[in-house]
Amino acid sequence: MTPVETFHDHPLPPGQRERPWRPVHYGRVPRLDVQRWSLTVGGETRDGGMTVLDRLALHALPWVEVEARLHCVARTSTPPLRWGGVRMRDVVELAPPGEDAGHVLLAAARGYAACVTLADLVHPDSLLATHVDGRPLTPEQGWPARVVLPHLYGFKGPKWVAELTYHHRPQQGWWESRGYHPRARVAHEERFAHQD
Ligand SMILES: Nc1nc2c(c(=O)[nH]1)N[C@H]1C(S)=C(S)[C@@H](COP(=O)(O)O)O[C@H]1N2
Ligand SMILES: [Mo]
Repeated sequence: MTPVETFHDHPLPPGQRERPWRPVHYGRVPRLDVQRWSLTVGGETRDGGMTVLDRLALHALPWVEVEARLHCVARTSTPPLRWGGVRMRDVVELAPPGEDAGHVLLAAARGYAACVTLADLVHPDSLLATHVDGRPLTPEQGWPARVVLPHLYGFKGPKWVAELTYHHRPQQGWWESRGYHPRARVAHEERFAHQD
């Protein structure tokens, strides 16, 4: 196992205050069968095809741990959490995007979705996480897998992620269509689309 990597924003970023971690989301928690769970990668792929990655395909990738807080755009942050999983950049390499596909829609079971830039998705600290603090995620925490992008606000990381779709242009996810920021970088306090 690779050593724990330490993310560098343990001091609270601008405009955030710490709260204990209490998972929140829209709708009911889906009860998913990990044996049948898979991540589908499609849209503007390099080879024009669609790839379905099952649990075993992901297990073949290097396991990493990244310590990071979850920063909700509504100004609360969790204490630092130790996320375990595989790097999103390794997942992307298994099913790479076409040349001009710079945006990725991340969709969860039950309708939630978020759009991120490809650059943010392949950030070295970006994970497809299956574990937190040494234990498998609970259903409320996003089991079987959630996207963790420590440098972006929490809404960019779907729990129960099931689909990754490459696009030429930014797409509107759940929060983006309600006025939240298309990029959502924590360090720049990119909270609302109308800021810039
Ligand atoms: N599927 C799904 N993923 C989601 C959400 C959601 O409602 N549904 N909420 C997002 C938001 S706004 C935040 S801040 C984090 C919260 O993660 P937590 O519930 O583990 O605290 O999950 C994100 N991922
Ligand atoms: Mo949030």
